[in-house]
Amino acid sequence: DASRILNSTLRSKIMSADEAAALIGHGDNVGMSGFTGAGYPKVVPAALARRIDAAHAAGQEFRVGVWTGASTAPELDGALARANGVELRMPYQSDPACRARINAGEMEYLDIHLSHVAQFVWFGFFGPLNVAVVEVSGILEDGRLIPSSSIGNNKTWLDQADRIILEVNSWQSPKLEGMHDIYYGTQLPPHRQPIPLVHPNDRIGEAYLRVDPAKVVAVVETHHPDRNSAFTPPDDASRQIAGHIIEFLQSEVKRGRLPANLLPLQSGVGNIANAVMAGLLDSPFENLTAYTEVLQDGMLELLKSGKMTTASATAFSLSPAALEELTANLDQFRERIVLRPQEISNHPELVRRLGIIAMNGMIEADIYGNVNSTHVMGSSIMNGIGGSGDFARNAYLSIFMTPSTAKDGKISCIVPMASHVDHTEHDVQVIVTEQGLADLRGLSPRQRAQVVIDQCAHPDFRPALHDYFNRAMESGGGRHTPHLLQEALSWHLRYTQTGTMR
Ligand code: 0RQ
Repeated sequence: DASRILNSTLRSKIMSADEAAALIGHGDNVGMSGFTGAGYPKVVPAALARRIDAAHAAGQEFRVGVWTGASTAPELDGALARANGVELRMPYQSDPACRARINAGEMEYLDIHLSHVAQFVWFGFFGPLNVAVVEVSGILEDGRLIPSSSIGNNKTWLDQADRIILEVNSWQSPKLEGMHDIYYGTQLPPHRQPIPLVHPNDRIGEAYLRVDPAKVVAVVETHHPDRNSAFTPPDDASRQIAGHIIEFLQSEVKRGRLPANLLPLQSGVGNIANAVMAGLLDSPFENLTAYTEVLQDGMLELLKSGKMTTASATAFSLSPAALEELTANLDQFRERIVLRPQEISNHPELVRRLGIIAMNGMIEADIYGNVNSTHVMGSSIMNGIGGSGDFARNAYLSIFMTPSTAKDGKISCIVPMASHVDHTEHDVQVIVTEQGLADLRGLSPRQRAQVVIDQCAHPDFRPALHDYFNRAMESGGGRHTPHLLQEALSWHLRYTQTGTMR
């Protein structure tokens, strides 16, 4: 759809994906658009992967650094990982091929807080950004860009990259125009000013991305769908987790610690997070708001029903059915949904000011409340920390949730000591499993252990956890956070050796 590119200078740079990919070289750091399967470039990464395959077949070195917003899709992370073309990947990923390369030690992976990425690039911590490959949904006559279904780090990539490749995707709805809010006021220390956002749906920036046309080396036209995978319908455990959280929030309202319409909600990725949103649909709460990074199906339902008034995010992550719903009703949703750069959607200053209720999934928690969001058995990456830390540390309430067991009950998600820590005991206020909810606020480590074991652990694992704690108390070691050092990770060891923690 040629009419999507109204600027004549940029029109003159239209070329094929293969021609554009030829402008990326070995050793380049490439900033790609894309966040949780939305708004990623659809054709240039695959063309780059083919180029890398050909180079490798000819015995030449060819690897690039891939920086994104968050997770992308098989056409990007999958294609480049399969070609073994990625020297270093950052930040969040969730692609099976990419994960396999990382865990095989064949790809470096920098798992950093999503709000840190843009500023670390501006600070120069990661070296130069050579190329940006950014999907947009259109180009205005004056050269400004209509963003796509995610913003992620696109502002920073466009500002910082030496060379820019734009993918103009006519599959994206033209009605996305006006939904975005790109804040151009971020400065570098020591010149930073307060970010003037005080309500979740405030608009503080511009609806378009700016680009220096002189830096644009290629414009590629595409018509490809986002990843848009379906969610599994909430299972019993997810529904129970949602139920515990809603009951807890209701009791917080009763006790005067939360307003009747709560505070802005942040909800993580995955099926449990989606189930919590679905649970809120049947809850008594009204006039909810969201200040989050990903807008999933459950949240769209809340918006549609009127239970939620407005939502702010940096990306959509919708099933095909929900996307259809959104597209059909974009005129109504445009004023109620704001998409922002991830440095703003996840900004600690704003998370603290707005008083976010943060709800994120986890792999495991230990009895003292340390949370592992990222690593299986201490060493294999699952996805990454994503934005969970941006929100958890600065939230009004930080909630972490998981089923009490994994892998058919062979793994306890409540363990004596977390095998990897993403969120320390200091950043975790509430832990929820289908068994119950542990409110850790105001509790010392020893008090927390009792509540976590009794409320959250699966009954099959409770006696062994109590036994661990009791013996740790009597071991002669410190009694502030009692541990048996020779046993603390023995549950994980047992699983790796026998296939079960039992
Ligand atoms: O693996 O599918 O191979 O069986 O982990 O677990 O229960 O389906 O839960 O989809 O909510 O994901 C922490 C990964 C949870 C996610 C995590 C295995 C389990 C399964 C998935 P299988 P579930 P979810 C904002 C916030 C970090 C980023 C974040 C995540 C798979 O929530 O990536 O919070 N969070 N971002 O079997 C071994 C355990 C396990 C385990 C679960 N204890 N040991 N395997 N699994 N517990 C969004 C962004 O930042 C973009």
